[in-house]
Amino acid sequence: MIRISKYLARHLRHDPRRIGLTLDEGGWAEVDELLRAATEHGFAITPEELREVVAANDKRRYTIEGGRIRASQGHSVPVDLGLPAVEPPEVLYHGTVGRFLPAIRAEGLRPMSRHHVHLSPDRETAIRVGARRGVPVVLVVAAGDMHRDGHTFRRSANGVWLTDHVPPAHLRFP
Ligand code: HQG
Repeated sequence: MIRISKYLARHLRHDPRRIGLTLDEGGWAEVDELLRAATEHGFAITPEELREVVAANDKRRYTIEGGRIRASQGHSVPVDLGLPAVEPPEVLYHGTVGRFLPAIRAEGLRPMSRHHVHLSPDRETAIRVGARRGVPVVLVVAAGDMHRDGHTFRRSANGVWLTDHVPPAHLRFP
């Protein structure tokens, strides 16, 4: 399951061209086309396996709708997910690691290789995100203040909060 999920992430977020797949501007691929392309490139996935990965995925990373599939967030290829701007909760969290703190203190949170800065709705999720890279450090984001200052927030289908940049003044460091 994890292997299939990583394969989907690679081709639905970052490198569809590697298997000759095209995503539309919303990031959608035809399920049939994805399965055919994967099989042709030596990674056979059955429709049942695909459905199971999408349904059982711990972060609900993928959405299937009307015979199409897309990643809910995390792209590096240009896509417009068409998510409406919404009012965020007063506080959001960002999980990172100590070695990034000097740069984050200086310039705030940047999207780096993704399209947006990814923020978590709770501290536990942020700890998991940070722990991917080492000992997690959780930053508290004054999302309500940012919203009142005119920053835009969107929420992905799987509950990740997205914004363009978090200035250092809106961050609380541990
Ligand atoms: C850091 C996973 C230096 C940032 C997770 C992070 C998430 C800076 C890294 C989703 C910086 C970027 C996203 C700055 C931010 N200077 N470093 N100014 N601003 N950083 O992977 O938030 O499993 O692109 O702290 O669960 O770690 O893919 O972002 O450590 O939801 O579905 O630069 O990815 O979801 O790393 O993770 P990433 P992220 P999936």
